[in-house]
Amino acid sequence: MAVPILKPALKIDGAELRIVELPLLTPFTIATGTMTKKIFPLLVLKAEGLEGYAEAVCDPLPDYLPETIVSSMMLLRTVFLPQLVGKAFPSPWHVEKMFRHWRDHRMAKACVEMAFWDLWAKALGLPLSTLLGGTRSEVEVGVSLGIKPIEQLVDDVARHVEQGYRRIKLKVMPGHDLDVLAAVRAAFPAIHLTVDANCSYSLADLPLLRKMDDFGLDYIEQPLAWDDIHDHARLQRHLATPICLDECIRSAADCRKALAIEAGRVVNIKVGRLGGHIEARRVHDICQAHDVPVWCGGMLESGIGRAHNIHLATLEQFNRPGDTSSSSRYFERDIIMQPLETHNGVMPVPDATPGIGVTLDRDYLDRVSVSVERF
Ligand code: OSB
Ligand code: MG
Repeated sequence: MAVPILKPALKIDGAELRIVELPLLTPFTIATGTMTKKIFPLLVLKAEGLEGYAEAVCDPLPDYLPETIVSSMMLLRTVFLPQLVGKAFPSPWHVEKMFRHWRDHRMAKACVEMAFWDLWAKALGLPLSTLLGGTRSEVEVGVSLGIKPIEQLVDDVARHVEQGYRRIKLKVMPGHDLDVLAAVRAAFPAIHLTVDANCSYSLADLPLLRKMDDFGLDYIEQPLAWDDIHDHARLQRHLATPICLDECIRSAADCRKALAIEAGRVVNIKVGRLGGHIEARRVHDICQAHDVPVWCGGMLESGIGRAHNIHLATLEQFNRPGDTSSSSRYFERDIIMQPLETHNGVMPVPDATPGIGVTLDRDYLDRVSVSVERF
C-alpha cells in the first residue's frame, strides 16, 4: 500500500474516551448469550482542530474473545492514551508500531489506530477508503440473524430477502441448527445462506455438522473453539461446505497458519478483532495471495465502527457480502448524523467528510454516554 507521509507529523492535542450505551431495537441472541444493549468504548482523538473517531468492539464479558470493556478501558486509560497525547505521528504505521509490543488487547489497539486513521485521512483531505487502498464506492451486504423461534426467523429471512440483502447468515448452536436450516432452505431454495456457530460445536458433533452439507451453504462460520485451528483443519477435511474463520483469526500470523493447514476456506475480517486497519490489510493481502475469499464482519457497531468497516470493505478481496447492514436494523437512533442505510443490498461508502465520512451527533452522544474521560 502506498504510504503518504504528512509533513509535519500530526500532533495529538487531546483525547476523549467515553463509554456509550445504545439500546438495541430487538435482543440479539447467539450461541454465547443474548445482548439487549450495545455498550462500547468510543474514542475521539484531536489534532489541528480536527477530530478522529473510533469505537472498540469489546463486550462487557469475555464471551466472544477474552478482551473485555474493563480490560481495554484500563489499557486505553493508563497506557495507550497517555503515550499518545502530546506526541506527533507522521502516519498510522507509526502509531501501530508504538503499541505492537504489548501482548494482545487488539480491540483497544484497534480503537486507537482506527481513530488515528480517521484523523490522518481528514488532515490529508481524503476518504479513509482511498488511503486503505479501496477500489469501490459501495459494498455488498448481507444480514446476520440471531437465534429465535423458527417461524419468526423464517419471517425475518423473508423480510430481509425482500429488502435485497445479498446473503442471509443464521446464528446456530446445538439444538438450533438442522431444523432451522431445513425450514429456511425449504422457503428460500436459492438464496446465499450461511450459518455462524460462534464456537458452539466440537469434533464430537461431526455427524451433525456433516448434515449441514445438504443445505447448500456458502460457508459454516466458526463452528469450533475460538483458539483451535487444528480441529478446524480436521473438520474441514470431512466437510464439503467451506469453513469460514472468525474468532480464530486474531492476527495476520493466525491467518497465515490457518490457511497453511487449511483450517478454513473463507475468512471473516473484523478490523476491531485484528487490532486495526493495518493488520486487517495484512490479513486481506494474505487471503488475496491464497485466493481465499474474505468479507467484512460486524460486531453490532454504532455508526462510527460501521463507517470504518464500510471503508475497509472497499478493498479488492472483500468479494463476499459483509455484515455491514443498515444501522436502523439495530438502533432506534444512532450517534452519527448521516444515516447508514443499504439500498437493494448495497451500502454506499459514507463521504460527508474526509476520513470515515460521518459526523457525531453530539447531543445524542451526550445523552447515551455513561462516562467521559479527557486526556
Ligand atoms: O460472530 O459475527 C459474529 C455479533 C456479535 C458477536 C459476534 C458476531 C456478531 C454478528 C453480528 O454476527 C454481525 C453484525 O454486526 O451485524
Ligand atoms: Mg462470527
